Amino acid sequence: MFRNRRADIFLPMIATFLLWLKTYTVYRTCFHFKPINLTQEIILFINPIGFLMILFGACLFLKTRKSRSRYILISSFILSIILYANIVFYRFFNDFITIPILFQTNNFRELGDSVYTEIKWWDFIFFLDILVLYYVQKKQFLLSISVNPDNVRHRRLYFLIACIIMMVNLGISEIDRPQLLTRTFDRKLLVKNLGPYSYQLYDIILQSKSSAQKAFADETKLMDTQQYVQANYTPPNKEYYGLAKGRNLILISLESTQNFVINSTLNGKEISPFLNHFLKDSFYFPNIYHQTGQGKTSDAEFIVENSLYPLNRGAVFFTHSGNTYASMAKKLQTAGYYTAAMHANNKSFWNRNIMYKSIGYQKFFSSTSYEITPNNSVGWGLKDIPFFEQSANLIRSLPNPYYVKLITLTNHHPFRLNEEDNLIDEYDSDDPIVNRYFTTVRYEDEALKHFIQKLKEENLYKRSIIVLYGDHHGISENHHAAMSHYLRKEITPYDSFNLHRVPFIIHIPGITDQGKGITFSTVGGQIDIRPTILHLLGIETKEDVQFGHDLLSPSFKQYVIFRDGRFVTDQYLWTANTCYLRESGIAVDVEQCKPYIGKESKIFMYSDKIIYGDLLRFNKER
Ligand code: GP9
Ligand code: MN
Repeated sequence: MFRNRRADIFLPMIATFLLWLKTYTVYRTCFHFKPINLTQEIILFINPIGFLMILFGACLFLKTRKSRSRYILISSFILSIILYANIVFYRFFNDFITIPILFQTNNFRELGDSVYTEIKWWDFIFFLDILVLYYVQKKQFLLSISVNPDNVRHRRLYFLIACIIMMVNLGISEIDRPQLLTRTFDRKLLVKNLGPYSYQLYDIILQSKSSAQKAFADETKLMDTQQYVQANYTPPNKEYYGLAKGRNLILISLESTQNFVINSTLNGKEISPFLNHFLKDSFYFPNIYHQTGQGKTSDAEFIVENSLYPLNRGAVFFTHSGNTYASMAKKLQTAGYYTAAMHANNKSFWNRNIMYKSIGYQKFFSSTSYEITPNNSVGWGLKDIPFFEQSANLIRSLPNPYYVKLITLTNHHPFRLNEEDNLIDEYDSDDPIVNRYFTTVRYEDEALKHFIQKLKEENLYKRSIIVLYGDHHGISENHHAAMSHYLRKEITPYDSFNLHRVPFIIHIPGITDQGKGITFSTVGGQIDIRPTILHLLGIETKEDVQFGHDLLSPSFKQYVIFRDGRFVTDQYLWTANTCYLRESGIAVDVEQCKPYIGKESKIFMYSDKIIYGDLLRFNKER
């Protein structure tokens, strides 16, 4: 009798135990979570329990044994899929899935190669617990067949315990990391504190909240932001303003290109010989940090066009492609430019066909505008050399003056090349991703050399301003062992932060060439690219709602912010709760960084409000 009464709560308890065990193992082995104190260790250990007990406990309200078993098996399977999807996603992105990303089914088809390389043959072990669960309920191992009316008491006790565990979890998380849910935008911290399942639920709630925000937004919210932005306006430098006035703008997004490859060698050979030479004839900014989130290339495009911060979750190209934007493209079109984007990938990839309309490109040359064959493709698509070659022909037909944006692709994870395109030997660490990275960067560099040559041949060079930027890092933190091998030093949080620097190069024929280039040590972010370019073209941005500043302005304030609270100024670099001197990497008293800590949230709040509320639709100036 006693066995029967007690037994009804065994099924959800066993299901909870199995999934908890699996989740915790995944934390330590796949996500490499390393708690730095006992509190964090406890949080990590207990965090999946409350949610799982409640979710599985719902079966106790079902009347028959069959329906309870079915409920438990199905929900355990769904949660296992969520966990496994996050494992694969994490291997590639070093990040967790958010709901908006899940809706990007178009992308998943094309993410193929990258995702495929991250799926391992032994991954079936992530589902073995479901077999155990199936066996347990099938054999009625430890379980009862009857539903005892008295079990209401046990059910109450069961939920009481689940709620207590959840409250304790949230309580200590809040003590360890105050304002976790209201202020922290870092997904890793959320998963570490709430567990992957509650995190996913939290993400759904946020998603619905942002839909509501748009519905309730009005003009006054835009005025607030306008005031803030205009109070922080940085006037252009007279010396540089209009330096490239009326010229054609050729903007190039360099896939996964980090700044550390510039002026560096591998086995005595330069990794980017062309760029090394080119930047002597350009304005070159080696201290520009990428500020992209889950939208990666598309986030970089978003920042450069709008000088707004991309979102902390999802790709804004997907989540807010219907918004009104005051993009650089629109601004240039108003100034008489023809605007176009060139990318030899499927037009719907990253929702570009939709988002590009909102950004305002008059023409999008996607895969259908290119001749793509198995011979001229590798990895994600058309190789950079034929891409540039064909693009130059397309550029020739554009009306002057034009703004054209080109997106390279070959230097994309997992960094594959055809044998004949290997211009330097691979690196020889244990990490094939890092080993290949150098070779694809070298290939991209060669492609750029050909492109500039072609522009010269086609007489497209002299009347242009050519701007290059790295879109984001290609080598994530997961590959730091090999990076540390290459750099011959241990990678500290300071180094890791600095590896997020991407090259930013402005080449103005007749002005910066013949050795008249300048290297600016200014510390900035991708957010600053829009105002810098527009001012060089002699286009005012005083009335614009933008969050970046002209890097060439004498009053430019060097302060770059990130979603997880990190920041860098000309003097300091704040990461992993440590204040470093930016140039030397020496850790100093936290007090020195204090004046800046937490200041970023207000800026992100203003920028996010623009996106969530679609506030630029109220802008009469646009
Ligand atoms: C492909 C390009 C690459 O179209 O956007 O995307 P990424 O994975 O770097 O965001
Ligand atoms: Mn990219």
